[in-house]
Amino acid sequence: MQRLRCGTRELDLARPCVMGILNATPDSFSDGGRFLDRSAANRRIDEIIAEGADIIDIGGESTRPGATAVGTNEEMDRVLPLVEQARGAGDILISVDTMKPEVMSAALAAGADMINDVNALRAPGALEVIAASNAGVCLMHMQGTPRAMQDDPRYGDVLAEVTEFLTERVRACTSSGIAQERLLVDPGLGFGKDLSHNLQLMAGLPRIQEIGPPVLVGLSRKTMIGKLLNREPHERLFGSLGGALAAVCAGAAVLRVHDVAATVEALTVFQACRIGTAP
Ligand code: YH5
Repeated sequence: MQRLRCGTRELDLARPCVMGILNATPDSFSDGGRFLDRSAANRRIDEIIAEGADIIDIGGESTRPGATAVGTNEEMDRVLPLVEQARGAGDILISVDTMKPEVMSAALAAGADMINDVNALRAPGALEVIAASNAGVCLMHMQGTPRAMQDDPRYGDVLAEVTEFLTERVRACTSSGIAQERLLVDPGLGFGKDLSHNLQLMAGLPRIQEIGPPVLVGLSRKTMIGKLLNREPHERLFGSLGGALAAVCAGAAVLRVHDVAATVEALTVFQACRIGTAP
């Protein structure tokens, strides 16, 4: 039975789990992108918990295609108060989405249980911060950097290359003393991948699962859904649910999603049907 060890807590992965996304980045539509609306973010934390997420993923740096980097202090100012708020808000695992070792250690000190690193702990010092803690980690594959990764992504065999990369990162972790029970691996859909790459990875999830750690998949509202359906981001819920169920069929243990309530309901019915008993 797969479990994820995160700090003093454990996540039971016998059923598919949901990670709800909390973007702690300023809303460029309402205020020109200068301020983070703290009360809206706090309401969103309560909503994510009430809707039944197992994990909340708090991110202060946008890693969307074309996004530019944010400074360490700015990222901490966005994320740390929300970690503290989430800690007091209910029974949920707290993940912080960051590539920076300084933010990782401050987030763990503030009460985060795991780190979600789209850069798979490749920044100098990142492995050491995690090795010195008992936090969980999600190791994600990305080709290039967020700014330029979608410009012209190329692979010989995308599934083989992503599998090889994640295998190497799992080894780097275990060699540094990070137990495999603390790790998740993630193919990084959309991170230096076109539609064909993303679909090859989805169909190849059983291979990624063979690496060892449980698999996390993030496809919620992404461009791959938009391309398949010709839909804008806010119109991608049904497509995202279809992708979520396909990911779980292919072995995904955790889904990173915007629409927590809808995904939890879809997964509850899916899982009851799959195992043949009501939860
Ligand atoms: C992920 O897959 N993704 S941020 C573009 C969109 C919609 C959503 C154009 N962080 C992942 O969610 N962490 C992000 O529409 C992640 N896995 C992990 N572990 C990108 C994102 C998004 C981008």
